[in-house]
Amino acid sequence: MTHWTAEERHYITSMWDKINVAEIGGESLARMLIVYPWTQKFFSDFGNLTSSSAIMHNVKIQEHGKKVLNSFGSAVKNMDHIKETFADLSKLHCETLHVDPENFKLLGSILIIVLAMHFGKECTPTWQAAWQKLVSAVAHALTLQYH
Ligand code: HNI
Repeated sequence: MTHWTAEERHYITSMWDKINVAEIGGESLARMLIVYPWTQKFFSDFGNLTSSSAIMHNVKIQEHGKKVLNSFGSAVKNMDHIKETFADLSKLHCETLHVDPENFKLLGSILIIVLAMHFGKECTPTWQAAWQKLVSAVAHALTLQYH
């Protein structure tokens, strides 16, 4: 189990409460598809992904990004049980979706960049350390049911 200091918990939960999940989730998923184009193959039935502007404005991508970030939020609410929280999703991404788990880390680092763009100077190095630890814990939890 990941150990969290009171300061880390503070940096994570206080920012989570200010996040617009639809906006940040949609932008993060869209940017992942643009920055790491091989991730597009998992979303071939999501409509137009032919340019970065098409991806940024793709409604299905925006909606899915919101869904993903909402599920990410369950890590914020269950910081002491992240592995258990993502067990079913890990199974789904392994057995049904066949997503290479390296991609979880990529989405996590994109999320941090998007948050940094939105929250600017609030994103101090200690903030970044806490969030990096969270995205790594989620990425790791999502790999645990892989076989
Ligand atoms: Ni992911 C579906 C959560 C990373 C590809 N994904 C989901 C669902 C959730 C989810 C929730 C919806 C499940 C359901 O319908 O029951 N995904 C997460 C989380 C992360 C993540 C929390 C990491 C932080 N997923 C990724 C990555 C990829 C990915 C990195 C590919 C590169 N996910 C998918 C695909 C689906 C999916 C594909 C199915 C989409 C659909 O509806 O067809």
